[in-house]
Amino acid sequence: MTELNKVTILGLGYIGLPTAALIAGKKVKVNGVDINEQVVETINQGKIHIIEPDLDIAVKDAVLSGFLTASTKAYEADCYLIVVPTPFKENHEPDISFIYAATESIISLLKPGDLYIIESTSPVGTTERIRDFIYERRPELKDQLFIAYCPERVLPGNVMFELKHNDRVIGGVDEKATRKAMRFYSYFVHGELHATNSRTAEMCKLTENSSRDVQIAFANELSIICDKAGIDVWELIRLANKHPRVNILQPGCGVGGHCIAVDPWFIVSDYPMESKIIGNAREVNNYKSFWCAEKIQNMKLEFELKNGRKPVVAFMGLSFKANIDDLRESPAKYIVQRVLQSDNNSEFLIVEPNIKEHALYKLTNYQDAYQRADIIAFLVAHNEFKSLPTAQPDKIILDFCGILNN
Ligand code: SAJ
Repeated sequence: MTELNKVTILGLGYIGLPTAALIAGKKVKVNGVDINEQVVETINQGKIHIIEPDLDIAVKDAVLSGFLTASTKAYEADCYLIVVPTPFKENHEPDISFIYAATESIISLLKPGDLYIIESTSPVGTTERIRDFIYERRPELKDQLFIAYCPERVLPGNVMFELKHNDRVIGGVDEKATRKAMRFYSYFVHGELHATNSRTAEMCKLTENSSRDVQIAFANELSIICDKAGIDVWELIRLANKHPRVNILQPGCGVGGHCIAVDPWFIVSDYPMESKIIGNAREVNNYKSFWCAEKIQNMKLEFELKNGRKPVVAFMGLSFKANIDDLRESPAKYIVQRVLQSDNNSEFLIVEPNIKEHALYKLTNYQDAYQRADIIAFLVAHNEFKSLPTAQPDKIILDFCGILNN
């Protein structure tokens, strides 16, 4: 790489760290910056603080080769990548304070010709606002920086592959910034690079995740209707999807994680009157978790009335989706909490094969839980559960994730 010798990446989380390792792997000097000292120390030892396949080897190699160094303070570079979280506040308004803080931390380092890229999910107009913020502080740099937005779109669990192979949408605040950012990504991305402006690129990220949220909401709404109508929703969706132009997603116990359950609010918050479907989809997907908890509670009561004793209830899965160990914003965790809060006398067995222990819950092996429970609530479709016997006349099975039907 000739024109880019040094890259500073602000934020060493699920996206920042893999990106840092990938770029350092191309023999470019990368300074990874994080506010958490422990994270910095771990990375400088060639180790990782998050679980992601193949990331450990990539980070180890990058640190040992000397191309990746982590620090709490940013160093001067030719390109700055902002990869910090953008959560939402209580009223669902996006909180972009981390983007401002990260920018503030490098503002005195900026020099003419530098590339500044935001990758964090951001409300429309953020990149332009940050451009104005930078030029207010450094008026002598006006129009001499290349400022762009390029959202990440990798799937947790497959980050190392998707970082390289997914297409990227790249939008500068002007055409020269777009072109320079395109050149930067072409050094390590094999997917196609699509040029646009920063507002469209910001909206594109929000659109991708909102589109998935709306589609899942449709499936979740169908599952509630079918429950009332006495129809097997899994069979229904399978049959409807035989139509050449229908492709319904799968219902579940709600939508979790830190992206799909968050990003649609960034549109709703800025365009509340216009984003009716997007806002309703969020409500439907949140309601689905509440509905699952109610189902379990009602089933417990029915069992007690019929058998004169409290049932043993097994919760199968805690993570936010199948076959991962990530429990953040997990609807399954919400359901467990809600049912447990309503009853401290029953025996509950909590299962999560992807983690060894949990700070609050004692975990039970999935086979033991299945054997011992009277009511089994499948919350997450982990592969392990697929080997369990399907027809058990003495057990009540609540299959919220279609594990027995797919
Ligand atoms: N889910 C369903 N039914 C489905 C598919 C998913 O209920 O048919 C649920 C999952 O169980 C989970 C939630 O939706 O609770 C989200 O899971 P996911 O696999 O759809 O997505 P994430 O959050 O792991 O990653 C998404 C991806 N976005 C899209 O697919 C449009 C990923 O590409 C993004 O990079 C990521 O968000 C992000 O960081 O924004």
